[in-house]
Amino acid sequence: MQSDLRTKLMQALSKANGTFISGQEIAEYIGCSRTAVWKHIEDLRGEGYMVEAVRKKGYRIVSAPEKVSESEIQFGLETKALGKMIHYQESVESTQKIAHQLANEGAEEGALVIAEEQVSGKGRLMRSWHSPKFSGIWMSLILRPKIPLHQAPQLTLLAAVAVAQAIEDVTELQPQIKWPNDLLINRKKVTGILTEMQAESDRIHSVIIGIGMNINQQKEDFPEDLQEKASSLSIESGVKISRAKVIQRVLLRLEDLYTLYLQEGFMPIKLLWESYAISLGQILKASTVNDTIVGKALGITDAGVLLLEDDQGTIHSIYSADIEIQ
Ligand code: BT5
Repeated sequence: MQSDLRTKLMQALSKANGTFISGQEIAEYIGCSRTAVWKHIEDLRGEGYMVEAVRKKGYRIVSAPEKVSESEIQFGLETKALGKMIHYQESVESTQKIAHQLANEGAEEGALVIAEEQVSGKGRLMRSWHSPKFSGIWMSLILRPKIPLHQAPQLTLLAAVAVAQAIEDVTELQPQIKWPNDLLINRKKVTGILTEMQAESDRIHSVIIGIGMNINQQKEDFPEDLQEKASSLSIESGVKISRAKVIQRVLLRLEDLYTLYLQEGFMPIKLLWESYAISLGQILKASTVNDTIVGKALGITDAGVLLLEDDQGTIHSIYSADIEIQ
């Protein structure tokens, strides 16, 4: 919706202060047709506003969407460092982009970038990530681990475990992890993780962990091509979920696992990861940039690399690929 129309619509609805205002009145105020008003109201609903519509009375706002601004996240946050600095914006291109800038400018470990909406959210390999307003969690966390460069992929797996634990904390759902970065519930993707790095020779300056979680979307909120393969925590659990609470749990679980990782290395994280892994022991098809390998998933190495054994008995190390369970 054009932003001046939106402003006027919000003015009209808020002037009514919780009481009904007719479609005709709104139409006159904005300067558009009643059908257009109805369409704009539908847009508002899509963004998480609850709008009551009653014939002959008109419309009234029952509740505005919950936001995930700094104060909502920090109120009740139990972490020591993660999320102590929060950069919040309602709409961004990608939280990754902002996190990279902040990291370049020297942002401290634990700084978090969060947005209500991303207009060009990023997946891996230049793919896009659908990030509609107010219904999911789109955030990027800056870490500055003192680890060798080749161990950085372990942090993607660590983040996946933290998100899985947080989902279990807040809902009754049982998430599973598909190597390397997908969290699935009932075989549908509810979360994707994108880890990017700033490094020089073997020194890591920062690791940016981007987490995209589908929380309160309904099926029709996803583009058609995603409706069969994506889902949200709300679809799977049947209830509306507080995004702020999920964020707080993700940050807490991440902080605990990260502390454990820095003290004891990858082994305890690997065990946890394996306990959530959907694909171990199964036949997987791994599509890499150059090749397609089909084989049985034996496990992951200490570097977070997936091992596939083909039917000739050859073991392949998969560093980066798209995985299909056969
Ligand atoms: C990922 O990529 O799964 C990583 C997604 C990371 C998103 C976060 S949001 C915060 C931060 N800022 C960003 O700009 N990005 C990060 P990949 O494995 O390449 O999966 C991408 C594929 O998942 C797409 O090609 C679609 O098929 C599918 N997809 C797109 N949006 C989705 C969604 N909302 N839910 C489930 N699947 C989706």
